[in-house]
Amino acid sequence: MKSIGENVLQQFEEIVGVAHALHDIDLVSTYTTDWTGRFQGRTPVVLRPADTQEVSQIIQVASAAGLAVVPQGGNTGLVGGSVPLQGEVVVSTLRLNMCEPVDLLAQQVTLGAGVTLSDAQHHVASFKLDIGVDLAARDSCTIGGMIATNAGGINVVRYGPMRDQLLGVEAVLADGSIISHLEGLEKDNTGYNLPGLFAGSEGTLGIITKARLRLHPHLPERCSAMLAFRTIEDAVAATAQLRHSVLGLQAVEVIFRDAMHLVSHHISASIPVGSHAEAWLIVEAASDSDPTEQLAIAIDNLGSLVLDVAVGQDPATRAGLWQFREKITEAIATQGTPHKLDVTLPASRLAQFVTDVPAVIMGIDIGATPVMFGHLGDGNVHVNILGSDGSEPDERVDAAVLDYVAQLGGSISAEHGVGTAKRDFLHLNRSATELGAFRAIKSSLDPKGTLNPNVLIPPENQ
Ligand code: FAD
Ligand code: 2HG
Ligand code: ZN
Repeated sequence: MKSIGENVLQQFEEIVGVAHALHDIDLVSTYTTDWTGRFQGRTPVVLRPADTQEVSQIIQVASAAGLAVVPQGGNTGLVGGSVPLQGEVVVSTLRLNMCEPVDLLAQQVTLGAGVTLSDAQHHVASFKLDIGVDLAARDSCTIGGMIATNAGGINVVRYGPMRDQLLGVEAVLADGSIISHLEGLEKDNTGYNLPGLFAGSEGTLGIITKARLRLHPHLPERCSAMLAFRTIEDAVAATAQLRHSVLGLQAVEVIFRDAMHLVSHHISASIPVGSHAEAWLIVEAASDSDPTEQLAIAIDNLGSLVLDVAVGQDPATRAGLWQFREKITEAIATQGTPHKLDVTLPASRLAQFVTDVPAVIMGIDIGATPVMFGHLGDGNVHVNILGSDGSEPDERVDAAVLDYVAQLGGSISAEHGVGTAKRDFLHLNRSATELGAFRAIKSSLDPKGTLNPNVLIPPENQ
């Protein structure tokens, strides 16, 4: 770990106040270990700035002292990108939690980067508006982290990922200078789209301090259904039909067999339908008038593709179905430290992938168990690999699965980002020329490598 010296520490303390410069080992431990427990780092200090100016001053001091910085929001990221793996200074955004008034005329809002998703949802809800991205980590993940990872979640099928919600950002660059473009103009073709560049940049280009987000009318009438399928192919075919026929389609999530049995045990609830099925979809339709009939007709039209259906119209029954999907990550965590591979497949290859992947994994590590689920409406499968007896699986399983994804024309990161976990595999999806362009962008905005140096971009010699 690079020592930071009394003088630099004092400068940091003068910027944020002594109470917000943490170095006691007990206080920093939650900032140095990631959500999965797989990635553990160390840091000389965690800084908790209160505003953009303080972030800027921190970066100026860090840059002058040759210190690298890891930005951190809610620390719910799943690719090891939010923790200081090589002794970097951590800049926590949790105090950048101001919500500006909702702009009703534009249907937009400007939020501090440290606002949690659930606080953002509550802030806009009284105006009957919604944030377009929703995910199970909503109580902890932050707007800044969601932009930095280009988070997806359960409603991408309707509203797209975080990048699609983004109309502007304020950010501190690697030399401490501030860019701010928060007017929220829907049409603004004045050159490069910097907010778009920040989406998915994983803290490598700047520290996002505020964001201007597009909002969506809240759709109060909802109907959810759990559909059981005999085969994975049937679930994929049904997804295509539902996307075609349900206008108010809000979510199409999938749970494969091992994940369903694990979560059912974890939440102590029996599987609502088709206990011997291979795959289940959780489908939600949302509208301003009751979408139940439309969804029921669409499900009816699936005919013999579907084994059985459970419908949830009232909030309690809907939540009862949704917990089978939303509690899976937690259920896996009770079994040990998984390797999380978050991938997208072309629809035509998805069933083949899910069918073959257990053998691909067990060919390398006979004791490893895959647990699969995801966002089928987006072709996104979460492959969690548990080693035997809670240990991590053989390292080589990651390469085997990701090679297979690339072979089938898929992406090695659908929504969680590259982080440190996938950095060495980026060449599977990105050409040498693309990686060269990435490095050129990084080095022109951050020539000293101050910002999150361990993530996303592989070292040049690889
Ligand atoms: P962190 O984990 O703190 O950071 C993530 C990355 O963003 C790091 O590289 C960090 O350096 C960078 N970063 C954070 N804040 C800033 C900032 N202000 N400026 C610049 N860089 C920054 N993800 C999905 O996409 N879809 C899901 O459905 C989903 N479900 C989840 C469910 C659970 C139970 C959990 C634990 C995680 C889930 N995730 C999901 C992953 C995670 O919640 C998202 O990646 C989220 O966007 C991370 O936000 P965060 O504030 O926790 O960021
Ligand atoms: C989800 O969709 C998240 O629930 C987490 O993206 C996925 O735990 C995972 O692998
Ligand atoms: Zn997901």
